[in-house]
Amino acid sequence: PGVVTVNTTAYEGQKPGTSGLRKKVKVFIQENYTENFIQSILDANKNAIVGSTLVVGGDGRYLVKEVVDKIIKISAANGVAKLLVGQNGILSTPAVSCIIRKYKTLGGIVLTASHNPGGIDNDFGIKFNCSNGGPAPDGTTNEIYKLTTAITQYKISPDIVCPIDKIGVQQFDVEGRQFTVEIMDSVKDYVEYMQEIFDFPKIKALIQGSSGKPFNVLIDSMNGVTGPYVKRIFVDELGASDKNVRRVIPLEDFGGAHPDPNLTYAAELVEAVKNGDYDFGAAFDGDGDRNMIIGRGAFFVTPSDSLAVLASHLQCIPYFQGAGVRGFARSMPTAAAVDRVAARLGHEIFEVPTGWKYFGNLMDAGRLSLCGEESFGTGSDHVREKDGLWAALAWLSILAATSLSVEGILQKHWAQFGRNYFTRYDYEECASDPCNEMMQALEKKMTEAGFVGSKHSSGDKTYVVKGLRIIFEDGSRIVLRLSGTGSSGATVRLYIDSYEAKNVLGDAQVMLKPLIDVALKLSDLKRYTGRDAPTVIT
Ligand code: VG1
Ligand code: CO
Repeated sequence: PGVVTVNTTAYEGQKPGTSGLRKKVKVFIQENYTENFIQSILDANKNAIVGSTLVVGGDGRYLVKEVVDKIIKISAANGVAKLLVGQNGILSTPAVSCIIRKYKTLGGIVLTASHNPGGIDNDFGIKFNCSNGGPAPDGTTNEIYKLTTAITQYKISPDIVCPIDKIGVQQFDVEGRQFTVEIMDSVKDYVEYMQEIFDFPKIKALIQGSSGKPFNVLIDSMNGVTGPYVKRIFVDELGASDKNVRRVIPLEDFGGAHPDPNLTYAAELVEAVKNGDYDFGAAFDGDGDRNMIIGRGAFFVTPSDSLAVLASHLQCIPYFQGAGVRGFARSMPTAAAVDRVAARLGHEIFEVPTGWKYFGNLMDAGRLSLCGEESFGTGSDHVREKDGLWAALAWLSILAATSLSVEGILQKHWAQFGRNYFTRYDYEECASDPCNEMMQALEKKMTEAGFVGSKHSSGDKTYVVKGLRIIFEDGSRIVLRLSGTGSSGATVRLYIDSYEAKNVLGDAQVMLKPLIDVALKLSDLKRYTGRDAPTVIT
């Protein structure tokens, strides 16, 4: 096949957000929109592209296959030597990270809008990951963006015909240069890696009840990419039955589901666990990097607590027995429960901005073993993405080692460390201008003289400001930020974290009500957004 140079004009707004470029499908299917962005990704890698190997895969949502085909043709024309492509374009985000690292490729292109709904009327996304397997750092995404604003041409090899439904190697001669596409088993490398990290026979014994009653799990893939991984791991390897897994066939529109594993959008799983005889429930998002963990009776583990519990039990997992445990980290809005574990165990603790890309350099420097975000992301330095299935397997490893229930583990943890009550309010798809005004007004208020030391009350609770962002004297925190992953309008996120040393068994929403009131008053959020209530509470 030959190479054609196509003239194009730049599109505005191709700026990657917290996690890649995410827009409505309708935006991506505009003429040359996707081509421009892919060419810009390749150009950002400059001379490294010629002769390189890249990984390509996505979460199975609408448009993934079409865009894989475009990536194949544009990569061929730009001198890429080899692509490793998931069968039918299917690769979970953590699997892409695993494959980049295992085969030491230049990077990978991940096609997903994560937990955002899919289908022709919903979202699509493209993200570039670097050779460490992690999302490109700001320097690279800024460079990609800059290139998109000035692009005038892209190169494509339009005559390449490369079916992606059969595993195997396909070779092409592109104007005298050899170009190889290897269609891979989407699951194999990732599953082999999980078998190295965890003690599968031990987890299998737990699930099958070799030492008494079977430990009944319910694993929900929400029609996202994790379906085939869950089937292979839980049913084929760990001996669970088909009744222990649900929604395990990836669908282009996720069956209409909003594949975000939280109490609102994974309500079906919560109901099933609440009403059934289950000891453990887990759900994952569209691209497989997020996880929600619940216990018997749908006992909910907030992600900040999940991170802290994992931190204090890493020795149950063979990977850490071998590699040792280094530091821990969390994103800034994540409740500080893990900080207390780090202090107790004498490990370093880091706080990074929101977005997984900010953990990568700490891992590469060998200072970070485990990290997480309040947004249902948990992971370790085994890859450079958060990893939903890894988190579920880590929890099962701990449950197997301790013989406690999920709730029992949390109660023990709180008794030992105290409890950071946490909640997040999301106000989705608000008008952008007033939200920006609100953030500016709040920043002004916070930086004015007299704010530190000021008192804020609701009911019988009074908080005295100690620092910005806003940290109160008792360690309680209010964080307000605008989302960087939405595909339209502005999403305001309000995070509340409040520590109690003794009163650990309360209801989070009740315990946090006064601090929420203070946050709403301080930010004047209702006036700016015109919203009386959040769209989602987690
Ligand atoms: C959200 C979360 C953030 C997460 C990001 C990507 O970003 O808050 O913690 O890293 O999504 O997750 P934002 O800017 O909307 O708050 V995923 O599962 O989309 O790759
Ligand atoms: Co995701």
